[in-house]
Amino acid sequence: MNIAYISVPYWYGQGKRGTDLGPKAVEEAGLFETFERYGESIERFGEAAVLPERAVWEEDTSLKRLEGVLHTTNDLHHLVRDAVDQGKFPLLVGGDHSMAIGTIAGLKQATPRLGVIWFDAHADLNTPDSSPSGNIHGMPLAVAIGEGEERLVSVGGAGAKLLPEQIVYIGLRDVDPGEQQLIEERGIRVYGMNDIRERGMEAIMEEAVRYLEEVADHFYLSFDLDGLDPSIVQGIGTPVADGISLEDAQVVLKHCADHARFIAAEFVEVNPLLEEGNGTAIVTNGLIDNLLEYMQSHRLVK
Ligand SMILES: [Mn+2]
Repeated sequence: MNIAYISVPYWYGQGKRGTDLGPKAVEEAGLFETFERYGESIERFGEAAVLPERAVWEEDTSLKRLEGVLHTTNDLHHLVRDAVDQGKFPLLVGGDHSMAIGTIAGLKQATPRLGVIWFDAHADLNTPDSSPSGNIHGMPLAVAIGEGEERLVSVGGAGAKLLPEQIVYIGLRDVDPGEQQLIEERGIRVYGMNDIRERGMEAIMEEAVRYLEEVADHFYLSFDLDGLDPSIVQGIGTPVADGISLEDAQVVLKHCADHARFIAAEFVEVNPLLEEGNGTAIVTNGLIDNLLEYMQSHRLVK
């Protein structure tokens, strides 16, 4: 399988400038050298379009910088769909997590029954009504199940892109009340930190992937760096203590890479402006290296 690298240099889904520099930071941490190690089957497929800042300034505080998010996620959904249509595996680096609205819309057009492993400290399941901040990076999964702002739900075509049961959370530990209500009402599968401690990540990922086989024809990994413990990554906008270890994150990658139905991965929320040095991007590049190694050993990479 060929890998299509897609960068999404934007920050409009949350309030801290710097996630727009995420892809560049990961590239400077050695991403292209990593790609070279896995051969010429990895190409720079494209970069999502981003509006200039002056075009996204607005007064609406329940949906901040909506036009900017719509512009980038619409463009990204075309890129992702084109990559999958060409038989490629999209590997995305962001950018804040609102970009997943575009990723999911693009993948959905390529495969109707899509599932997702959402590696994150947060549920990202807010609507404009429930969101404490109005930041759209807290909303992509609500949008994916058809809730909230209609123009976001309609990126890549009208209607929900995922059923609630096609979502699996890994590492959840900071959930807003409205999100908790949706999780319970819709029966969304959650593996929190207690589950990970009690059962171990191997057992959880085995179960998660087996579960996704029942509810989806394909699945992808959405990896928010803030799912990791904040002692590992400092360049993230919304750190939450008591997170996932690097070793357990590698177990997640291994179980995804192992699977024939695994069709894309994205790494989001790298913000080099929030730390001295480039540590979070270096960790991200290392995780991508791990993922490619596991995929290659399962002959998913040529
Ligand atoms: Mn997130």
